[in-house]
Amino acid sequence: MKVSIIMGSVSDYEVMSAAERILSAFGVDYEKKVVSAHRTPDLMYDYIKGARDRGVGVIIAGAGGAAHLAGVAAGLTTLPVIAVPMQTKSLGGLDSLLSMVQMPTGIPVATVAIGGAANAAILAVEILALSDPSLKDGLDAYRKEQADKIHNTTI
Ligand code: RP5
Repeated sequence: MKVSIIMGSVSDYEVMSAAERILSAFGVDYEKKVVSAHRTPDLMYDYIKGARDRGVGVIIAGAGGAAHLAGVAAGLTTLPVIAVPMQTKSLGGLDSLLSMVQMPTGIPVATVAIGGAANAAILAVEILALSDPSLKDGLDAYRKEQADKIHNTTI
């Protein structure tokens, strides 16, 4: 299964490219697309509705401001959706965060930190690892790498 990385604007790509780097490092296939819940709602509908048939297992959605991209995606599919709130100029990303994290009961969106595209991708790999045990070794190695850095640090 692959991961779909969607974002509301090309201006989100710099942040969202961190998700690409993580998925590449774990050898996870992905697709990426700029699709907007408000600027291109028809495209959004078709893209999300077709995701499962394209082999998508997890959707990562990055957007900023009135960031309904992830919520709309979650409303259109039962694939897991992970939201990445973008930092914004006017409200620092709190707007993005709150509009993503405060989903009504029944349509879940797993929201990571503001700008947390890397964690979104790691979480996506963890979800895919449930049905693809070969990914577990990579995840364990990544955790060990982080622990080793601390074990080997002297101040
Ligand atoms: C949202 O509006 C996008 O996700 C982006 O974070 C924000 C600003 O978009 P642009 O005006 O840069 O296209 O839809």
